[in-house]
Order: sequence, then structure tokens, then C-alpha cells
Amino acid sequence: MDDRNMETSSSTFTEVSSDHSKSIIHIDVDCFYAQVEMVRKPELRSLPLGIQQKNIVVTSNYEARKFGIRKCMLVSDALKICPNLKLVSGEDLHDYRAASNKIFTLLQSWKCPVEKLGMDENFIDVTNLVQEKLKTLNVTSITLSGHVFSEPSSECLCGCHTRLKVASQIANEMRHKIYDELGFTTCAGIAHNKLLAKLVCPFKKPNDQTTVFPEHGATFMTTFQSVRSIPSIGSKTAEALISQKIITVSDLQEVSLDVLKKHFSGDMAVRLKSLSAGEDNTPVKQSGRPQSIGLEDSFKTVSVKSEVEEKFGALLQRLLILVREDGRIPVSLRVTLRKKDVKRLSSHRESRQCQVSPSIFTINSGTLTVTEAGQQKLMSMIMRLFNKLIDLSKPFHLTLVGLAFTKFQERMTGRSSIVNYLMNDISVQSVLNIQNDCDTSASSMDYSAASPSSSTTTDLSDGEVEPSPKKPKKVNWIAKRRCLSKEEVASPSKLKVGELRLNSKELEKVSELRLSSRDRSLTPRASPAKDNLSDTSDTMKDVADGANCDDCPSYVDKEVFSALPDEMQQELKAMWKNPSSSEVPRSSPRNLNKAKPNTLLKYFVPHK
Ligand code: TTP
Ligand code: MG
Repeated sequence: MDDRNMETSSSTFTEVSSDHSKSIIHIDVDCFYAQVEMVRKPELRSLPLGIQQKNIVVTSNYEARKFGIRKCMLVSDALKICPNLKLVSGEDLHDYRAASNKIFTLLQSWKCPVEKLGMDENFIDVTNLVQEKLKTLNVTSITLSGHVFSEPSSECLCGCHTRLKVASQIANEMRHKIYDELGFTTCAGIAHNKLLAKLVCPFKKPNDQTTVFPEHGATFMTTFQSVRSIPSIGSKTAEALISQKIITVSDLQEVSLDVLKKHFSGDMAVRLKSLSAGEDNTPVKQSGRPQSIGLEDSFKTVSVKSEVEEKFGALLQRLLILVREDGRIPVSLRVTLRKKDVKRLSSHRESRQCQVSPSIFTINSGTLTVTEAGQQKLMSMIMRLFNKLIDLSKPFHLTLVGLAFTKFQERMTGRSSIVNYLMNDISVQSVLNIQNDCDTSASSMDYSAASPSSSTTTDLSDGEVEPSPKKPKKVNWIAKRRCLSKEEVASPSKLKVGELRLNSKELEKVSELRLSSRDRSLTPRASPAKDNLSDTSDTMKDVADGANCDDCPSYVDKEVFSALPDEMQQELKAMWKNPSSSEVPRSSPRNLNKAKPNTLLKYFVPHK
């Protein structure tokens, strides 16, 4: 600790640590995969049970843990210490994902923000719910449910003790409901921030809960022997800290901010100090659908290209099933490798990603599918990325390959968006033209914890920086005319892009019918375009007239125009009437390639 000025943990962070206003619960399912199997087959409950992926026991029930079975143990080692260990394959993640989703859905019934973290963990911000409950509770009678890391020495003036006690009651309620409705026992951590709630959660495992009060945050943190125990410290940061002889969380508390700043950015140094003191102001972000869907396969070593290709092929097959279940259209693909590197203390991953043309995917009867040819295209993209990551002129040794779709096309936007008309039931080949082979990411390192075997990574973090898909370079429009029946026109969802194909000449012309983002609202009442009309009554008349296109410009195909939904017709008419109502400058055919962000053009691509 030569290069370090000693500093007390509280000296720099008193301001942050005085904010105890939040009440956060972290819930983790006990021996998750094993419980899913035991719920499915109750006879497994009384047996020591291990969940096997390849030659590894990824988890085991608590009966097996009595024998010393630990997560990620080799099957051979596990059987040595527990010959009666019942092994169940955990390679198919379907039921685990389904159980995970059920728990997440159940937790949402408390109407608080729920952030899903991996398969079996959730953060719930119950701050508002606690406040609501406090209105009806007798404060003096509120007791803490479960355990406490350490009894508070004196009452905190901000009232956080009472709030956290109420939160502990809510956590208890949640855990009981999960058990009663889904059959899973869980652990919970309760604290005024996510960091402490997560770290205190396993304090009394299994099937119990623990609260840590703010005054004990820093002390609680000193119980962790490795800086790596802090969730946001990955292996790279840990390595950098260890190289400065900062090994335990206490070491991190003691090192001065100035010393840290020599090795990390200012923000990072401050963040590290805060974390070491048990401070964390990151919000619980309501989870939506995962930002990426991925799979990884780890193995002892693979050094031959054809074997790598085989591994990727198998991963791709499984990944396509996940993507089909998700339903969104991927537009970006990431390949990850873990190279065996004896020189480094820890293994490291490298990734590359490229954009994927949505035309690879089609939607048949609402189901996302990929043809054989599409799969081959994906495989060649994968191998191209692989070639960029590996210098094939030299020997290589891999211990993991991973595949993930990291960006998805949003199929729906705002209620009044023109996109809705085009995107409902859309046949994907009609959307953006995104280059297949454009590698957009520099080689990047991924320091998230490696899973011992195939695993699903549903990345929910904001931290992942991904390049946005490039805007279409070329936008040609497609010719096909068809007049829809009245019912079809009446139902925008039935108006598929495939039925709106125009010929390229027409499209060049129609492209001049700019729809600025401001003008996306299609109802005459809400449309700024309409607001600029000199004669509002005409517009209203047009609505009544339906597909009347007498005043359409000559180049507009009336058949095609009549197939558009009424609201879209109104908007187009409004713009023909008053071109200046649109903020977008009149585009020449040359400008077709530069479709404005919210023009119709954006939603069409060359016919393949
Ligand atoms: P954990 O919550 O780490 O473990 P667990 O729920 O099995 O046990 P605990 O009672 O200690 O919480 O992980 C959740 C699931 O993720 C686990 O059941 C199996 C899977 N898993 C892997 O696939 N690979 C891994 O390396 C680990 C640690 C878990
Ligand atoms: Mg768990």
C-alpha cells in the first residue's frame, strides 16, 4: 500500500451516503435450474440433484450442496463426493426461461419498477409503495421481516429504518407469493440501493431475506475479500486494481481518490470509491424485452476452423429458436470468442459485430422464419467476423464461442405513426436495407462473467455500446399494384407493405411527398400539415370522400392511392395542397438515397 494515502471511507462520500430515500428489494431464486426441475418432478426434491451442462454441474439443489457439491463443479468431481447425485440435463433452457418470465410477470403485479437481471434475479424499487403503505400503518408497530445484517445503533433522522422495515415486509409478501403461485423458494436483500440489496441477498441462503441499513453499508462492504465481489467491477477493472495492490474492498475504501485517478478516469475513480463504501445511485430500470439475445458455448479448447464452424452452426440453430420466440427482427449480429491466453491472469473475450439485413428473416403467419439460404448467409457473416477476430495464418486456441443478436427492429411505433400502417404484419424484406457485411464494431473486450457452458445471455444493461444500423444507402421502390377490398382498406393492419408496391418511377415521384416527422400524426385534427391549410373544410370533405383522388398530382397512381388508409390519404392531400406545410425541403430524385428520418421511403427497400 506504498503509493496510497490513507483515507477514511466516509470522507469523500458523505453527501451521497446521506440520501437514503429509496427502498430497493433484490430477489434471487434459490438453486434456480434445480428448482425448475423439482417443480416439474417433485420426486426429485428428496434427492441430491445436479443440473448438468456438458461435463459441468452448473447448479445443484441444497440437498446436493450438503455433500459439498458446488456450482460449476466437474461432473466427475461431483460424482466422487456424491455418488448418488441425480443428474438432469440442463442444456435446454426453454423451461428456465419460461419460469424466469413468470417470476418477472408476478413481480410486476406490485406495480413497482422491476428490473430483470439475468434469469433468476430481479430488482424491485418499492420506494413509492412503501410511502403508500406508511400512510395507513402505525409506524411504531412496524417490524422488520427476516434478518438484518446488523442492528442499527440509533434511529436515522430521515426515517429510512422504518421505510426499509416496510420494504422487508413487502419482500416477504413477494417471496411468499412466488412460492405459493410458482413453487420457488427465493432469497431477498433489502437496502436503500441496488448494490447493497444485491450483495446482502445471499446473506441467509436459502429461502430467507436480509436487510442492511444505510449506516452499515460501508462496514458490510468490508466483509468482501475481493474487489471482484462488487457487481460492476469486471475482470479488467479488478486486474487494474490488483496491479495496484488493491485487492479487498477494504483496500479500495482506504485508497485515496487521487491515487485511483492515476489509473482510472475521474468518473470511474469516484464510482469505485462510492461502490466500496456501499453507495450506488443507479436507478431500477423497468425491464422490457432484452437488448440482446445470445448464446455461448464453452469448451476445453478448439483450434480448428471447421470445428469452430460446427460450433457456430449449432449455436445459430438454437439462437434462431430463441429469436423466433422473441418475435423481433434482428438487425445486428455479434460474434464472441474467448481466446486461450496463458500470459493473462484471466481469460478474455473479444467480439465483433455486423449489421444483418432484415431481408434474411421473413414472417410467415406471424412467425419469424429464416430460409435455408438465409441461414447460410448468416453462417457466412459469422465466419467473416470470425476471420476478423482470428489470424488464421497462426495457430489459435479458443475456449468459448458466442453468438448474439444485439439489435432489433422496432416493428411498432407511436399509435399515430405512419409506420404502423406499414409495419403491421410486415413482410420483412420490405424494410430497411442494411448492409450485410459491414463490420461496425472495433474489436471489443467483454468482461462479463463467463458461463461454464452454453448459456443464454439476455443483456439488459445500458452499458453496452452498440453502433446503430446504418441508414439505408439505396432506396428503390417496388412495383406492384393492387386495389384492396373495402374491408382490407378499413383495417390498416391488413395493409401489408407487399400490397403497397409501386414501380420505381412512381416511387421517385411519390418520394417527393415528404412526410416530415412533425407530420407523422395522421389524423387531420392533429396534423400540423392540416393546421397550415388555408381551407380546412376541404380537408374534412376529403375525409368524407374516402378515396377520392381528383385533386391528386397527375403522377399519382389512383389505384395505389385508394389502397392507402384514409388518414394517410388525408395527409398526402394536405401536403399536395400546401407543400410549404412540410418542413422537409422538396427532394429531387437524387435525394432518394438520403431518405429523411421519417419519410415513407425509410420503410422500403429494393425488391430482392
Ligand atoms: P445462480 O443464482 O448463481 O445460482 P442458483 O440459483 O442455481 O443458486 P443460488 O441458490 O446460489 O442462487 O444462477 C442461476 C442459474 O443460472 C443457475 O440455477 C444455473 C445457471 N448458471 C449457469 O448456467 N452457469 C453458471 O455459471 C452459473 C453460476 C449459473
Ligand atoms: Mg439463484
